[in-house]
Amino acid sequence: MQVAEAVGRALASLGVDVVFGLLGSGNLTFTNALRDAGVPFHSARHEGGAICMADGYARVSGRLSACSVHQGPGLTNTVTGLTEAAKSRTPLIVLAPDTPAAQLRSNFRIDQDALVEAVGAVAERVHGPDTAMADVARAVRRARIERRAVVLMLPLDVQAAECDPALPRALPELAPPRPGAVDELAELLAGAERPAIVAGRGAVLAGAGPALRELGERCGAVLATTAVANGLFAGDPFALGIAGGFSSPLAARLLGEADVVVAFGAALNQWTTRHGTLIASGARVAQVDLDADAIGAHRPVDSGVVGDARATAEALVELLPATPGRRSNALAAAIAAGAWREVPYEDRPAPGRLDPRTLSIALDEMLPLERTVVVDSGAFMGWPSMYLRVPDAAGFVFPQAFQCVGLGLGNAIGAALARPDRLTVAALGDGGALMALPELETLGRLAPDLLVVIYDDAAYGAEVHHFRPMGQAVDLAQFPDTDFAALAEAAGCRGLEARTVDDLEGVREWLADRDRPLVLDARVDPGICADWLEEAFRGH
Ligand SMILES: Cc1ncc(C[n+]2csc(CCOP(=O)(O)OP(=O)(O)O)c2C)c(N)n1
Repeated sequence: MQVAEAVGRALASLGVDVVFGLLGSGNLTFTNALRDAGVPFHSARHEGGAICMADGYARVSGRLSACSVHQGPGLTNTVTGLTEAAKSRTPLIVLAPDTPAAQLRSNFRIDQDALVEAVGAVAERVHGPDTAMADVARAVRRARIERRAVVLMLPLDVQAAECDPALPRALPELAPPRPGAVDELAELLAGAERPAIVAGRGAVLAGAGPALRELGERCGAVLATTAVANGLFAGDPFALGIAGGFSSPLAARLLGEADVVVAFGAALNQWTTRHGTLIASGARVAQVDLDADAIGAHRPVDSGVVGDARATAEALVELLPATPGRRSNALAAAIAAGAWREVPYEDRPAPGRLDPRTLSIALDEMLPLERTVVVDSGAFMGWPSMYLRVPDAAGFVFPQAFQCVGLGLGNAIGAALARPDRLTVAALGDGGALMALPELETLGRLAPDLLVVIYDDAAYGAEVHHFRPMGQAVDLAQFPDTDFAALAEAAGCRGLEARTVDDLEGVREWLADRDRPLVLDARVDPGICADWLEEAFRGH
């Protein structure tokens, strides 16, 4: 069998769940083989969109996704989204043909290995027909076990050679390592009067949510998550939501009052701690992480455990006596009354413009709670993160590890295909929406159950809000209005422009009859700036 065909079949049998991509001469044969082996293929209109779709799909489903591209320019087009996936440790596999070693003058020739390694992805290669099946198995295993974005190079001459399609014997599944000694941490928590637990993506990946809820109950802690782990404690009466810039005033106060803060699978970086200010200077801090390097990387800690978040939480529950700690009915009532939606604000937007808070609250009430919220980067991104509830951690996709604008729409399309049982809500800025414009056609064509909300301030609002108060000219970051509703209709979606809360009735009508994805062009007041933004710019 030809290597190209054998590779496609092997990837299917090794558990690749879906392929996003864009076809060129170099990737057609193995992509067809994957499709023929039962793996769905979804065509994007730009490789930058395809990689984001693979990323969003993997984040929401927890399964392995692939992205199939042409060699050379097809691969360079993936690099920004690939960087985000690599930094976020999304396990995915990019299938990239490569110029044959002997074709020194090919137009397509670049050093593909160096390119992808430079952004933190893993370069793997099908070296020859004799090693092809072992090479594919190794690439898939590294993506899954190491949680890495792996790029599998497939030189065209090797693809065309004949090989034996038999896969090597599968290696065993590995359980996470048992945590080391937890006695010190147990002692720290047992002595706490006002403990706080902060869970990050490591806790989500470990499936630690239920164990951490139990631990919180056992030691009387308040619960919070990092932004990427938003939703992990959904519905818990002692959950404060996101720790960091997006924390409500009450959540910030309660976190600041904690005498012991324990982070599970969370780096405690400047975003989660508001540059350290969210944790009291006298508080004792501990970190639990699978990666020894992560412990104390962003701030000093008093105690550390190298171990799986779930196993460590379970071990702590065994060791700790039950105490109410910080918890009481009055505290639960205060937390319920202190959510963002309850925090008063002056709703007086400029004429013909929406207050982004009012928009977000109205949507939160209108949309089914069974939802996946995907947030692009930009000044607007706090609004959906603060006001749109999510049912669980899989219901929130926050591709911000590279702080890159424009990845949200692709991630949302991938997320929607991963969870067709949920409504996917893509929250974008007008700048991010225009960067991802080719994928509007993909959205209309694939027609998943998806609502795009564009927080449209006709500007790169982040830059305007940051530089205008300094007296700098910001007109280069401001634009005439874009008619997103017309663009959406042209691409096969529904389009709706909203300038008032009454205009949002169109969303309600769409909800009742979702024949196509809806693009809501919400004209928001460009003058309204979130408090967290200035703080965020310090992390620049
Ligand atoms: C790819 C990329 N280009 C530029 C930037 C710098 N940048 C950060 S926020 C922002 C504005 C994005 O505008 P928009 O999507 O409309 O959101 P807004 O800030 O207006 O809410 C820009 C250009 C970036 N982070 N990523």
